[in-house]
Amino acid sequence: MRVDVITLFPEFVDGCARVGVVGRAQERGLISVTSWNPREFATDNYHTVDGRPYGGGPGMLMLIGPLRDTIAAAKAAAEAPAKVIYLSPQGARLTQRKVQELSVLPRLVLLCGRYEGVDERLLDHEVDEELSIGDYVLSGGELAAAVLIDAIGRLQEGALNDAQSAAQDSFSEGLLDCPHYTRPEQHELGTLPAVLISGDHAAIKRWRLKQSLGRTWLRRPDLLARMQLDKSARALLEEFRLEYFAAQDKNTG
Ligand code: 4FV
Repeated sequence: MRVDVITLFPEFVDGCARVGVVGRAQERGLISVTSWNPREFATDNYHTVDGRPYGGGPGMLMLIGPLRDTIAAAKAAAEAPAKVIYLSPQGARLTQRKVQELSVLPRLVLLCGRYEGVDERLLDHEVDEELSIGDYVLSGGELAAAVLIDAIGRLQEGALNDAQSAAQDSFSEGLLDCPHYTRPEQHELGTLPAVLISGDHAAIKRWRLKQSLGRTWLRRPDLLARMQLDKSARALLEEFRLEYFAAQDKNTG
């Protein structure tokens, strides 16, 4: 997959994409991340990329011209058609399902806003989709672009050593992840759930699903409400809830 990022801070995005799983995925040729600075496409002597908002109000907006020319240059840098995504609080919330959908595309062009945002006409004519990483305001879209690149990068075939792990992701089934433990087996902070060292893989799988269902019920009931649980999952959740309430009663005496 090829990702082109339109940003006034290419060093920031390139830095994020050079390390960890995404950095290794780039080395393996599974994904490429290329940044383009609109300031280099500004036509005036001051390389101006922003302007005052019509109708008044605080702050500045990114101009159409430099952005349009930068997007055109990025698109022309490779054959395959690219989906242009603008990261902004006005976008649809980014989910693992959307990440999975985007991760199979040949190309993405990510537009990072700065200042108060971008002239709406540029968004109307050049942007295919608007995505938000959350209901809060950042000083720029770069962090959101880095989040998207990381989430998509790790899903590239061969990016994760143990292919299994992407399949066991939180949200890949719509549920929160179960608790995980590693050495030492004994520790002053506590012992392990015995099932995990039982060697009984069916029981371990059952325990992990039960914990994922229980945690999702406790922490993100909104996710559970969106899911169709089959009969065995409903029974597992009911088992968790009964144990949970029993523990509650015991603790509250
Ligand atoms: C944002 C978000 C975000 C808004 C104005 C950049 C900033 C500034 N992007 N999810 N939340 N963007 O806050 O994606 O231009």
